[in-house]
Amino acid sequence: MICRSACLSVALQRAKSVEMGGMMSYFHGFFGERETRILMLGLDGAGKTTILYKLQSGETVKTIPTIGFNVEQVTHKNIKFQVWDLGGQTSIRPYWRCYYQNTDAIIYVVDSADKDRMGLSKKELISMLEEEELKDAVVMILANKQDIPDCLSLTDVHHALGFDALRNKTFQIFKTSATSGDGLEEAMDWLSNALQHRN
Ligand SMILES: Nc1nc2c(ncn2[C@@H]2O[C@H](COP(=O)(O)OP(=O)(O)O)[C@@H](O)[C@H]2O)c(=O)[nH]1
Ligand SMILES: [Mg+2]
Repeated sequence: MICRSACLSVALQRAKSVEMGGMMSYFHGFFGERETRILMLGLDGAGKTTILYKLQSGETVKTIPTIGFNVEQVTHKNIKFQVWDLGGQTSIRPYWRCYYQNTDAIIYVVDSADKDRMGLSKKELISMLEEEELKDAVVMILANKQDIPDCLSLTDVHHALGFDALRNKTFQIFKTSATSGDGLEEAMDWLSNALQHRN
């Protein structure tokens, strides 16, 4: 019931236009007719919105206000990206489930320079991966903000997040800098391959 009312509020879509070159056009083409659904998640400030803007190709990024949280969305041909912030209120968690169904991949973004909240980021990742509807999703972790001096390395981020929750998953971790775009193309290449070759 909770889920239904949250999903209904999708009707309140508010759009803001952005113009940026993107990678989604090359990312398309790899897939067949079925819609590919990708969730991009992580703590606030990790760099998700920046990445979404980098990926999209002049299409509209929609911000969908629901009760308690906002979902950003880009649909490019048959690829749908949905993005929201994890962390904070547990009371809104049930609403997230509206967006879990038929998820093909999760992009989990970590701020490699936010050492204080690495534990929280790990906790959120683990909770999310326990969701039944996400159990078959391909998982890609982006250790973002690698351009910031003294940030955690790729290996350190991987250690900080732990390995247990990722056992038995199709999973890979990449280092990125969303502001410069470094590493994003390689990461999206891996993801499109992983999606093509699963099952
Ligand atoms: N130095 C640096 N800053 C970044 C990077 N990615 C995002 N940011 C900055 O971090 C802040 C939060 O980014 P945003 O995309 O809004 O994070 P979100 O809350 O996960 O959507 C913004 O000021 C971004 O410009 C990065 O790779 N390097
Ligand atoms: Mg954001």
